[in-house]
Amino acid sequence: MPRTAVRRRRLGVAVLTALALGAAAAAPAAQAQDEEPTDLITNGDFAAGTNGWWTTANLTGAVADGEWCIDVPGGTANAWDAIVGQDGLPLVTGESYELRFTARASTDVSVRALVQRPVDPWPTAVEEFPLLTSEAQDFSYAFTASADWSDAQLAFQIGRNAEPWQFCLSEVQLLTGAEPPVYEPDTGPRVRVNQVGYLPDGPKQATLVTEATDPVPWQLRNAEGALVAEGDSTPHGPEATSGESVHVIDFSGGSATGEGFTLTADGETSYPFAIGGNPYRDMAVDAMSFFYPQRSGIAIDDTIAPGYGREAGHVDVAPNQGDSAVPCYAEACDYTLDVAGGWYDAGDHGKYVVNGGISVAQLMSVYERALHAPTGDASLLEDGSLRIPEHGDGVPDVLDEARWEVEFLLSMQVPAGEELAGMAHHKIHDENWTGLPLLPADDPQPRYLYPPSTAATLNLAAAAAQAARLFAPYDAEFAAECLEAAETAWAAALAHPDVYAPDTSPAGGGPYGDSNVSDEFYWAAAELFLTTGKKTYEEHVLDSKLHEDDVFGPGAFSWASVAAIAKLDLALVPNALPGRDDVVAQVVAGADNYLELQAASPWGLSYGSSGTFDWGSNSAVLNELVVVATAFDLTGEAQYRDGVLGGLDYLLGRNALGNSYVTGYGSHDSHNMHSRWYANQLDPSLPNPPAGTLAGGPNSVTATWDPIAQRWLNGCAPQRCYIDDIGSWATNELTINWNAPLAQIANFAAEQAGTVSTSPSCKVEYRINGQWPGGFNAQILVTNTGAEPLQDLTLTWALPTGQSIVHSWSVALVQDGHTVTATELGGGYDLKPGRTYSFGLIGSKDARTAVAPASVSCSAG
Ligand code: 9MR
Repeated sequence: MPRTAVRRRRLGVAVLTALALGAAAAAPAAQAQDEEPTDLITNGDFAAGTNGWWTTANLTGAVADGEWCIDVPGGTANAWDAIVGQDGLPLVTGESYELRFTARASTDVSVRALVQRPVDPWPTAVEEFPLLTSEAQDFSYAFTASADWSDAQLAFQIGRNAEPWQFCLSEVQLLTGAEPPVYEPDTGPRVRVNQVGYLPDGPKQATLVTEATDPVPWQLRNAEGALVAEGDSTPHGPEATSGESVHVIDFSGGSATGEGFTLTADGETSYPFAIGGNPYRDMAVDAMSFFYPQRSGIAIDDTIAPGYGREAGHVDVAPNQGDSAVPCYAEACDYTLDVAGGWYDAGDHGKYVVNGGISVAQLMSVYERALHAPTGDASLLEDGSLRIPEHGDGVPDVLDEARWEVEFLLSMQVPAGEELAGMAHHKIHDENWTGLPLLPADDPQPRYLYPPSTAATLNLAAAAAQAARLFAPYDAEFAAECLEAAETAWAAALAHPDVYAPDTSPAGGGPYGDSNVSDEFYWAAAELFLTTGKKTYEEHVLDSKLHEDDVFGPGAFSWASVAAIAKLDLALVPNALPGRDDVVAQVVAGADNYLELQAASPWGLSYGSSGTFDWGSNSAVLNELVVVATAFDLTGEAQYRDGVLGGLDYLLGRNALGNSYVTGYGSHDSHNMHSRWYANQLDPSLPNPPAGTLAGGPNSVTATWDPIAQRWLNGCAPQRCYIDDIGSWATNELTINWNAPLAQIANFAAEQAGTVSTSPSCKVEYRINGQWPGGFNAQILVTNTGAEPLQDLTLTWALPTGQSIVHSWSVALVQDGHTVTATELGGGYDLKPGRTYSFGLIGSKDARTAVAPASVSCSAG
């Protein structure tokens, strides 16, 4: 931990020190570093009993030998339900202070120690969570005040324990003239690599942090220490996002594979990494299995998610008030809704429709991509593939997981007969923010539905429309229910097109404010068109101004900005949109732009060139990679595949902090994410987040910083504005909308392992020559565009949803699910340069227009 906290183990009760004596009722203002420190605390040694201190009414205690021992009742929910404090402390902007105290407890417990202004919204100068044991320990925390406060409060918040316990405090000081805290994260070796591994035929780059201006030699060694490859680095010089001077090391050549490789340069040796294997297969499963323990309304089974079993949250079992009959906030409606289920959004207990919509859409897109992308493999997602309870139902697990959320989204719709019928409530959450830790089942707060919004309504429409087409083969009734809800939502949004969720929210949940919903209209229209083919949705897509716009800016898309998702789906999911090729071209152009930015970055990073790393920047990095991955699916060009693989390096350790942002992956990983139930940092009996959890990542947008970030990240270079501390909700939260793109990209990367990057020179044209109700015929033409004959040619493609092969000629065609494999083209003879083979097929289809598959891949023997 990058703390200045000193935790000296002591035996027995603390001894008073000279420093504690000068109680300062009237502390001096700014004080030079070389002056004697002043203690702002009154009676911190308890020589005068509890004079100067106060407690909440539920606490009693006694002072003996300079130590105040307090009996804390059990059964409270929040840390602040029991407080010991002192008021009226003067803090001066820019001055640094040291908070010191000695404490012990009758049981191992973490408490919340903070210096704050005791006025809403409770701005905090320092917030810490010391872990107390039965032995007295000394704690010391330095911080710098960022405002002048004449009335700061020191508070020890000691509530939220189920059982009664005793808290003993002594030697409390708040000293002026402290050394300002300095953030010195453990960034590990200056040779920054993807700590998980590289694919043998993928790009292999690392970044060396060094002041050297000339190239420096590097060596790649295997696990036995034998030299495998060597070369010279390419100096880049100072780099703004990291605030470091760096070189790039490219070790892409070579054929060595195995575990435990290291890269040495400039006297530093990297963390070990693998070349080969398929590290992304486990990561894909973990990233998708992340969602099960995020579920609300169901007990998490420890045999399914070992270490993560817990009681059901927000069902009708006290102290939960349950989500089965939730009223509107401020009595804004006279109905209640049963909104049990769904996923908790993040580290909080809230459930938000806009964010739920985009997250579940991205998770469903893992499956949909597998259906339509040439390297996609839906068999990897089949029933039984994830750690979830719904095994044996014949439904791909990722769809089962998605359904948990889709059903929740549908439940958030305003019932028929109400004024806003068909719209979706924006969110449901607690009346007030709860403290950490707090298991979902222990949350005692009342919860409310917050007003419907056009954005939430359209996100529901988009996600439910996508669900309708994906669930159709598995559960026609559910698919129909989803489609009906989506079309109802669409109509409601048209009727109420400007009901905006505000940027500020009542306490207890995030706002997810959004006052531009043109992108939500575009996305919902696109999904409804893809599912139904209806003219009305087609017209909305074509009429949207966004249809022509370049929407592939920094971060590509997010919960507030969803137009890019529409374009990705219009480009990849087979459909008959007029001018669809233009959408494909836009996606590819967007990806080209990201590749250009990536090539210019010595970290292989397309995101952040503007210098801003937004809240959840790691998801922005991933969403850009989703665009690049889609360009690969559409074109088959290896540069896009390499762009995705190279982009993952940043998240897995090739970055300014030498940190892997995915729990359980890499030598130095994020594992103290902000969460009320993966709160191991605060309570060792609780787990860390599950393997495959993504941290939000660097956040350089200062206005949103939390107290931990404010304390440690002042003046940070953008990439370094991150701290793996549970208190840093602005840099280190986990959320459903950040893990969903990790699931997408990990699945994509997993499919690339073992694929051959050299594609044979063949061009495929897939013509739909005719169609009639229920059927179509197609002709496929394959041309050898290279100089060598092509032997044993095999074509594969994914049949668009609703189609299947009935009959074929001049080819051997095998259909397995959506996947079609064509062999024995032209009777099995070699295809000579410049020559074309042609074969044909008759297919059946549903009511949709027959269209060609998204792409056809071609391999030769
Ligand atoms: O991800 C959200 C980010 O874009 C916003 O800037 C931020 C502040 O409004 O809120 C983030 O969302 C949080 C939500 O409001 C509550 N649950 C946790 C989310 C992630 O931090």
